Amino acid sequence: MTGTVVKGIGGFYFVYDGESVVMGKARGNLKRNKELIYVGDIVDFDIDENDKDGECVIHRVIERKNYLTRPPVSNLDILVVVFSLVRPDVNYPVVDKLIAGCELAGIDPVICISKSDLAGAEAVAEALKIYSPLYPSVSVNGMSGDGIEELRALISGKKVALAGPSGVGKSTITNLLHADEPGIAEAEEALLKAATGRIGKTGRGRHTTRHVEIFPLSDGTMLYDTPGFTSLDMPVIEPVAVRELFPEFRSLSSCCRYSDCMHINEPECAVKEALQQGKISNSRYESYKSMTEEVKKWQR
Ligand SMILES: Nc1nc2c(ncn2[C@@H]2O[C@H](COP(=O)(O)OP(=O)(O)OP(=O)(O)O)[C@@H](O)[C@H]2O)c(=O)[nH]1
Ligand SMILES: [Mg+2]
Ligand SMILES: [Zn+2]
Repeated sequence: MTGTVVKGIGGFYFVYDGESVVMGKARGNLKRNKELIYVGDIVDFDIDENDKDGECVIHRVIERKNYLTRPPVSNLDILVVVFSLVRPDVNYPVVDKLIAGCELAGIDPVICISKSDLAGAEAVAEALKIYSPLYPSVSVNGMSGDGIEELRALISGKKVALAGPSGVGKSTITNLLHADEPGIAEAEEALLKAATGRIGKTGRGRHTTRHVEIFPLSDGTMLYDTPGFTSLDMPVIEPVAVRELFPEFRSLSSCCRYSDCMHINEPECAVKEALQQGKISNSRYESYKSMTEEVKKWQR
């Protein structure tokens, strides 16, 4: 049978076949080869109700058209980059790294500014001004639900992960998007209880998301809620490759004096001219410079 891995905890996987969720383990040789299974993977599995390790055995990964390691997810069409401006304060280098990771993996970013009730309309408008020329962008208020339908329209029918720093409201948005859905949460809960002896205790807050989890919605959307983070490492790429991850640079590069221009110290650089004219945002350019510096460590 074929299904989607919707959750993985302590070596157990939850597989959704379009109707129900079953829990089980990966076949021995998958584990021996240290082949990781990602939430989002489409897998080949068999039902085995007599197995001591659950109700199914996963034989192999059938499809993984793309994946990210942080958050660890696969087969995404869209990554919603969620961040608040306050509580927690926005960290633009982290936001831009997450976006760059999407560009690298071939996943479409959607920008979602959360907690719009806390930041004030002006600050939200300013943040939107940075991103809306580059990517579909929305602001949402998780308390009132404002912006949720606008977000839904951008992701409907797609495989979509919500990702971003801890506490920005990803799970709140997940709940709003799948409110009133029959969902699979109850089935999963029951399965989880069956295996809880193996799940460790945590000292973390009750609401902190600790595992990636996919919620299938009735319009066909597969919504992945993911754990937050505070920092992100750059992937192992060449410094020159960072340029390609900034869409606002792409059309300008051909206008730089040097065809291999890094847009940092070179004279007659079209990117730096655009920066001076305010056509490229300062924070995006600063992120670009720090990301270029960061990947240089891979060269040592
Ligand atoms: N004022 C305000 N609070 C919000 C909003 N959205 C979420 N919160 C609150 O912010 C806190 C964190 O929300 P979560 O949805 O758990 O955040 P998260 O991004 O899932 O956090 P992690 O799972 O730790 O990554 C909760 O107390 C929410 O009630 C919002 O739009 N406005
Ligand atoms: Mg959460
Ligand atoms: Zn240049």
